[in-house]
Amino acid sequence: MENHCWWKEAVVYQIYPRSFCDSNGDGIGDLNGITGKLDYLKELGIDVIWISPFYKSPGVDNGYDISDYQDINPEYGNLDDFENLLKEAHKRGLKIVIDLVVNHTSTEHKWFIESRKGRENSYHDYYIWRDGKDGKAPNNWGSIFSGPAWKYDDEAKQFYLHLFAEEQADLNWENPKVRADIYSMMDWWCKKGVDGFRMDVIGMIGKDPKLPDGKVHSGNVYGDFGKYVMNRNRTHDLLKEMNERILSNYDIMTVGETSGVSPKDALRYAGFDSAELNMVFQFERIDSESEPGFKWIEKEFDLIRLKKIFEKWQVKLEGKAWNSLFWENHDQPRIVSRYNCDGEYRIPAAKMLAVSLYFQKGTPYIYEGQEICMTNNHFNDLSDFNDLESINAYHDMINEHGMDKEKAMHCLNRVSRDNARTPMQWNAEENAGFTSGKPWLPVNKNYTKINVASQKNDPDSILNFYKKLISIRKENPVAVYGKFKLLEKKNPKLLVYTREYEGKKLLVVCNFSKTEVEYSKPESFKDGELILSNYKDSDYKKLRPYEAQVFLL
Ligand code: TEU
Ligand code: CA
Repeated sequence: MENHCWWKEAVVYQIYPRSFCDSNGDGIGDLNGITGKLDYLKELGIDVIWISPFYKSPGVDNGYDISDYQDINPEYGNLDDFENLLKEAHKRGLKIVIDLVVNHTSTEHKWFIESRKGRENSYHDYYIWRDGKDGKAPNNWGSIFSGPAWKYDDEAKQFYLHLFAEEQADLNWENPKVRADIYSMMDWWCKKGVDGFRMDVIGMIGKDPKLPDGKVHSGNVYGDFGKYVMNRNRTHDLLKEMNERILSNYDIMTVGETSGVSPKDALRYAGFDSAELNMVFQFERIDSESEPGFKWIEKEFDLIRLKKIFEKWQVKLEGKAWNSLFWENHDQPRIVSRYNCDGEYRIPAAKMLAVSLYFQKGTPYIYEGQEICMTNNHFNDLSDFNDLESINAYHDMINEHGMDKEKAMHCLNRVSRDNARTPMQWNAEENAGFTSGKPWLPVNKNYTKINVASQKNDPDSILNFYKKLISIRKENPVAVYGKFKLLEKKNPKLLVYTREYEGKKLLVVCNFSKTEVEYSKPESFKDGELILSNYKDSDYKKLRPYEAQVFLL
């Protein structure tokens, strides 16, 4: 019998603090803004809130470039505000998971400021410094945010590694002092009462210290560092140490962001007996939807391909490790836009997508605004974008991939992370009720149509559908612990699966197409009770466009 844990039964809601709610009119979301919305989140039925970084940061990567892990970015408030948020959340039975970004720090972190003073400095080995060869970078790696992954530092007279922006210097996890300082920081937050960590690119901390050149794939300028950085054995050693030193001392939830992870890796990271993490985010579905290594060129949607990935992760982790289930986050475009169903069928499609994923086995993650089906934004000009990854990629698309400006702008509009970072749409008033000031990033113009207030009292709204879905999961252990089985494998339009647990069964039927599709339930489910559907009078003989049905037996 699979052991029951609160983090398996929980539904998680992710907040990007900059974009969620501004309480003091400066146009920037903040901690007190989140506190003011806890009742909304409680009513939605979620249990855990994961908040993206709110620590001291110069904001090059909107907080994923941390200059002080134990203090709050004044744009978002102060430590008292955080403690108040935590207290108010706990009062409502809500847990708070914070973002642990320890693959790198900001170059404004005091450790880096010391480290660059030279080799004799006790902090020098907190980062990855190399002399380089004849003034050239130590290897051919490229940064994920464009350009080389090495920056020559005039003070240190060496190169330092930055897999992301040059203002995000990679920490040297081989240095036991780095690990000790990070563990004591984590302990400090746990003693404050936080309920867990989402671990940013944690799959990258166990780098090959030889830092060898990577293979240069055709069309690329830089070498592929993947096998020398991602999901290596060393990372599992380090996570076992972190677990033994910190994680195992608290009843907390941990989820690792592990780009490039396979089910085999996930069994090591999130295996019930691995003593590493509770679960990981896998990106196989996302990676399958664009050209390998170049996310800006998308592939056609393919349900068979998607179903294969769903099934692989459900079956391979069954009874051995725990899945996370997410469509969106602060790095991904809005899913209805990505799947080109944000027009005529936006409402049934949004509900169908929720059913398709969140009745699978694993912990559901809902990203702010997904519950009201916010869509991608429309950006007219490069100057409309805030995200450094997008802006850098635009220049790469033109200079290295030979695109013209229109094509590059089209790709940005489709895939840019800024699509997920336009302010939360609370109502149809100015700035969607997000701020009384000038929003740091313009509100999506469709806020008058898509907002919380217009859905709150509409029984057929997407918001109330999410509430129903979440409550069904809570009322039915089969929805949490049931074993997954994929049906209709070859059907190019329907996703159909069952869940089974302690004599209870669920049948989940999703039409991923905008056409009507003939379908009749398996004989074994003829007496199944229809407990959720995104259309009225669902005794219809066919499945209507994006129709979703959940039956309980
Ligand atoms: O993202 C990790 C990551 O892989 C990013 O490169 C991101 O997925 C990107 O969009 C892929 O093209 C984490 C955080 O979620 C992201 O917001 C940060 O920018 C990044 O790490 C660096 O901390
Ligand atoms: Ca504010």
